[in-house]
Amino acid sequence: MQDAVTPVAEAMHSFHNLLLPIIIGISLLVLVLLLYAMWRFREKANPVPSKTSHNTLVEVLWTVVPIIILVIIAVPSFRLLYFGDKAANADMTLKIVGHQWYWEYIYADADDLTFEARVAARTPEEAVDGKVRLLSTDNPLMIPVDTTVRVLVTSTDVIHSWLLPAFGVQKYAMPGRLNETWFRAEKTGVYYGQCNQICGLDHGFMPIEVHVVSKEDYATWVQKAKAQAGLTDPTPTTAVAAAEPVRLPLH
Ligand SMILES: [Cu+2]
Repeated sequence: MQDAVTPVAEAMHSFHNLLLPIIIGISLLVLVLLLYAMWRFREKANPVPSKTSHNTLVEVLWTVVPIIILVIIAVPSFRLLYFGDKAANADMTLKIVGHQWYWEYIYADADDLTFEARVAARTPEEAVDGKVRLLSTDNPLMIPVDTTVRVLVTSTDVIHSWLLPAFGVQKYAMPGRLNETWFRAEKTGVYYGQCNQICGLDHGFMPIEVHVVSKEDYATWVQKAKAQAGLTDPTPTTAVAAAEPVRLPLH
């Protein structure tokens, strides 16, 4: 594990190590009780069934013991929740702003390089040249691989939600609030997501397309994109073999 994710990995592993014995113990206890009850109270050995309906001691026990177990589980669970929301030692920060009906991306570590991403193929006829209908965007989000990305999500109009299943990320974009999460993509490739909070007429037409590329390709892309956005002197001395795509920027 990389240093950047150590606190999270630690929290996850210790939580897992706590839960596994508890789960195994409960499963075995239930199995044993079941088998014992089947044998002990079988019809053949009990021609006259017991009419017992209450047992205070047993009832107190089966209420109190699970409560204690749940409290024990809750403590590290809250720790994990905290890490799920807060990026520990992030390598870069990405701001995401939801709009009716497109996403805006701001690269805080690249002089606030900003662009918008809109749906690229609404109809089957538009889904050509590798474009995926209702998932591809005109300006894909570019992310370097093996990089812990702090994500800050907000909105300018209504509530949206930035959902990227492959990264395990779903964060509400709320007007007037800044929600934080993080991800770390470990494989290069193209990933798709969607707004998953009903946000109005074109809710189904504000997809998310993420290209995870090597760190070198990302650096090249950032340089080129910044030049196009007028954030740097647009006179690169070397011909850059760009990580595709550089369909940029809109403002
Ligand atoms: Cu939306």
